[in-house]
Amino acid sequence: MTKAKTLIEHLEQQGISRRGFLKFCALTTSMMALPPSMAPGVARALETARRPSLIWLSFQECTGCTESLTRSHSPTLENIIFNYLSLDYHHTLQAASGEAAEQARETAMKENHGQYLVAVDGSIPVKDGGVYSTIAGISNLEMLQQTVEGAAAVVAIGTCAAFGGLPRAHPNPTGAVPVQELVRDKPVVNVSGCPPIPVVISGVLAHYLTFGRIPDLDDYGRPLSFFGTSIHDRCYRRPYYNKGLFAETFDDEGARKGWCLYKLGCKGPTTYNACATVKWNQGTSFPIQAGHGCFGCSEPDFWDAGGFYQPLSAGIGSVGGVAAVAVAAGAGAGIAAGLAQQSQRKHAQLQHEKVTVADLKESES
Ligand code: FSX
Repeated sequence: MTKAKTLIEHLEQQGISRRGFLKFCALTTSMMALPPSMAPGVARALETARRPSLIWLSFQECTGCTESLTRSHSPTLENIIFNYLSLDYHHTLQAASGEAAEQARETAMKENHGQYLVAVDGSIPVKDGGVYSTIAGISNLEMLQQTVEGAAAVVAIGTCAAFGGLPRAHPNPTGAVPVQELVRDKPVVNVSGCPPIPVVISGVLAHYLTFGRIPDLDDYGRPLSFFGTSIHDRCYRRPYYNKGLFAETFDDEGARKGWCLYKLGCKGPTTYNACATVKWNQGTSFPIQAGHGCFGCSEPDFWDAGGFYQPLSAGIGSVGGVAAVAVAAGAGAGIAAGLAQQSQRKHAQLQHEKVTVADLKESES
């Protein structure tokens, strides 16, 4: 087996200088929500990190997760990190098919036993022996068990893999379950979202490359650096919420003025994800910025919770009564602001930045 390249060798091959590499490390540190003082340590770790094998399994899903990743504009940080991994198996992206594809998976598992990463998108059907979804003549369940056996860690990508998602919604005809219900003896990190944010996927991979372990997780197994804060807490419309200014319909004066979308069913207060900071399409926008409330797609059971256009106080849920109380009280600024500070979650300090290869090369001049 040829010795895998280190990350710095890989970047040098792409014309990125040492100075560019250090800038890359500073941005990676920021993306992982680590203090800037850790950048030199990140650089030291990444200098020697070798290109790890990644086996990506797709089960019951809509391919939105892969779409999300591949739609990320290039060349960005996530591309650099993703290209650096050896993506040895991926149904949608691999050139090989049939027996050759399965051979690639088996070879990667054998040559990198105990060291490779497994990414899974989609839920796994277990009803009736798992007959409802098969690949290469075996059930998804069997493929997961086979592949995870020699893995170092597993990344569940998307809400289907993390929590069951749409396939698990009532009445769950295939008996769909998430990865964490089947994999108990390996570290599992959940990158939820339907689909998940590409830079969150690459951020988790960058963390693994740097530290050789998965990042700190919240109660649902999601990386705290990206899921430690609610959409509501980081929403640019939050000042309107605090003042009690709400859009009542999607085309009223409040909507035109960008007021809070809480009364139109926004699930930002109960949803933990990085959409309000990282945004989508190279930081261009996110649903709330486009005038639509958050659906809460990164939370467990969001499909069955329903009520997409009903406010949280209508029985869909609330954060310690924050939203309900704010509206009931006419959302007096003091009350709402005071209650809003009672967020239960640890707040990671996010400072996400986008970087391109051109940026890194520019840093040489
Ligand atoms: Fe699920 Fe992903 Fe939603 Fe779709 O792979 S998280 S239905 S975006 O595709 O699994």
